[in-house]
Amino acid sequence: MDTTGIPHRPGRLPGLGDLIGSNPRTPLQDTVRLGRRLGRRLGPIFTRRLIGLELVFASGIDLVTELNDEKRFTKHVGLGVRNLRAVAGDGLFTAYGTEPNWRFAHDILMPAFTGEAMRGYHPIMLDVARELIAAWDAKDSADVSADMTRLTLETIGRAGFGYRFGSFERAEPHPFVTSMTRALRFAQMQGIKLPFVRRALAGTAKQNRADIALMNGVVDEVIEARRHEADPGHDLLGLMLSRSHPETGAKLDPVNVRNQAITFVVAGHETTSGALSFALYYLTRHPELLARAQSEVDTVWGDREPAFADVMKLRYVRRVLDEAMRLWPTAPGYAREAREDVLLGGRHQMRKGDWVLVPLPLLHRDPAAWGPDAETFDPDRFEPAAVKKRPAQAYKPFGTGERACIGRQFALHEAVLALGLVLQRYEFTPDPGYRLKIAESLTLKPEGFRLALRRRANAGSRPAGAVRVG
Ligand code: MNH
Repeated sequence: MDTTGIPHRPGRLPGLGDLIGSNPRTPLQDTVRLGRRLGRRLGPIFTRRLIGLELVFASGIDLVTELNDEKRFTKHVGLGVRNLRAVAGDGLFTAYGTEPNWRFAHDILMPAFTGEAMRGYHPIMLDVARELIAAWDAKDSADVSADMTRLTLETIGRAGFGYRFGSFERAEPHPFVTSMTRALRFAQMQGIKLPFVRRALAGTAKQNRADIALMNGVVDEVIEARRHEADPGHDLLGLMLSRSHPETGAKLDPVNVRNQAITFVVAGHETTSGALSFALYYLTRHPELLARAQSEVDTVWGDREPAFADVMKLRYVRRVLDEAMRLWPTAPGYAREAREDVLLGGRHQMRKGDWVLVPLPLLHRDPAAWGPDAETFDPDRFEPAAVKKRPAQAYKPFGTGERACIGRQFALHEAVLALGLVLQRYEFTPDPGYRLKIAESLTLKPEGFRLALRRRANAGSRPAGAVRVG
């Protein structure tokens, strides 16, 4: 788009752009730092030029409110998301808006994400959470991000596909996970223009082909096994294999089913895992909030295991997650593309197809929406009265419009359940020397964040016999 008049970082170098001060491992955090440091001067929209590519970031509430208007803008599949098509093809997340398979698959899969469907996932989610607890009972400290990733991977595998990765039984990740992690890094690093840097960080194309082949192989085996079962079932895989288009009677084609399966495993676990880890990070930095969350669990659940309807009764625990995803939204942004020629903010000319990035950590800290103390962790911001006072578009961790996250309820049920269970059972001692370090892949998560664990003396101490490894 025409970027004249849009501010950028001072000291832009000819030929190099804003490369100085940017690290290919932390593109989002660099943007957030820049946005925060120069916030006042740069205002709600700025650009970064990284070797030939000029990216426009809009982070102010007014501009984002415009960009979220579905009549004028839509999801842009570009940059990182487009590179992912090598892994996830025309799956829901990476599908172009113009691809008929997007709406088709969306309509087929919607019934898997209703409140009723969540009731069906609850016992599976609980089973996996019990495995986390059994693992934590056996240790006195945990690498939080690693264990939360075990939990969420196992949950999407079993609830979505009846597939067990065996995450809690393995010391090393499942081969699917190793390949997935490498393939995602490869895709992400394709954006790097300097060939030697790209090769160093991304690995080889040959390895990438092997990784994608391994992922496809695992998924195809699971699909094939299900095809031979008498009852396809009502999980994601069952719906994809059995449901047909209400008008045409067509079914999802096999390649699309495979793409969706990979999409759900990728989209469905690291985001939720990061949200849980950031929530535990902030809770253990704020003992008074931790006490409040634990007292809610004790009052509402006592020392019982929660039934489906008990989970969303943890209003405060839910707000803790909301607030953690405000400061560090684990899917940290999205891109919006103009449907027609438009004037953004009354002055920035965008032609049809031009696009802008929305860095969510900056939107979520915009003082115009969140006040002057936007940097402090305060779950009370999500009390209903406070939410009502804020602009509707101020909080977008699950994206916006018809391409927003389909798995939101799934993620929230899973996360509140798991967080409630560990709060019920453990006292946590943070390492006072730990400074939050955030690892970026497609998503954000705390790196090297460990907690010492001790069983709580009174509340939440169900007998160990009630915990079994599924
Ligand atoms: Mn999820 C899209 C965030 C959990 C499956 N998800 C999105 C988008 C955001 C997002 C943001 C929109 C991206 C864009 O506009 O380009 N998702 C999250 C977060 C969590 C999350 C923060 C957890 C916390 N997502 C999940 C889970 C699943 C899932 C769990 C599956 C069970 N998400 C998706 C899919 C899409 C998506 C599929 C693509 C939807 C579409 O375009 O139709």
